Amino acid sequence: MIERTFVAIKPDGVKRGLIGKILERLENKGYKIIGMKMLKPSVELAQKHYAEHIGKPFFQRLINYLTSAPIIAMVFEGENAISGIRHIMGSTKPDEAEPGTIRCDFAIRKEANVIHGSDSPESAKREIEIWFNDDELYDWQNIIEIMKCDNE
Ligand code: IDP
Ligand code: MG
Repeated sequence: MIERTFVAIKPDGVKRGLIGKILERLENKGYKIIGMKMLKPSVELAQKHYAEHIGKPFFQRLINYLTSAPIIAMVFEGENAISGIRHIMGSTKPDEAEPGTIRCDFAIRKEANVIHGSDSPESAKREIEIWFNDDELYDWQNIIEIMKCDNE
């Protein structure tokens, strides 16, 4: 099924100059970026995004982390993009993430694990609505889709 998912390169990924390397993996796989912006999240936005973690001992540190520098907020689209991108990201704890995943290859601590990706269709819908207006998402065809139409 073609799905949309919310992905963010978190402040540590931006500060460490990993934007290109992370995007390369998701683009190489074949997922399509349909929305993208750089922004420094407000505390309100960060709290809304991580609402499921309110009350946990690490919540305040998590909000401080997400609001500490700009992030790259994106919506990716593709076949089973939600679970597929979670797979490429790897486990929340980078020391347990499989080699070859972004979190294993680029991070050491869960407090700075460089990337976020929605974990379910419900989260994806909720998060996309939090971070993007409808007019910030683009319906465009990649080269394979254009060639397919040309041949029909
Ligand atoms: P996810 O990012 O893999 O979906 P979640 O459990 O939703 O993981 O947690 C959101 C983020 O909160 C994680 O990516 C990580 O940065 C941070 N986090 C999760 N668990 C802990 C913890 O026990 N201590 C500190 N930070 C945590
Ligand atoms: Mg999560």
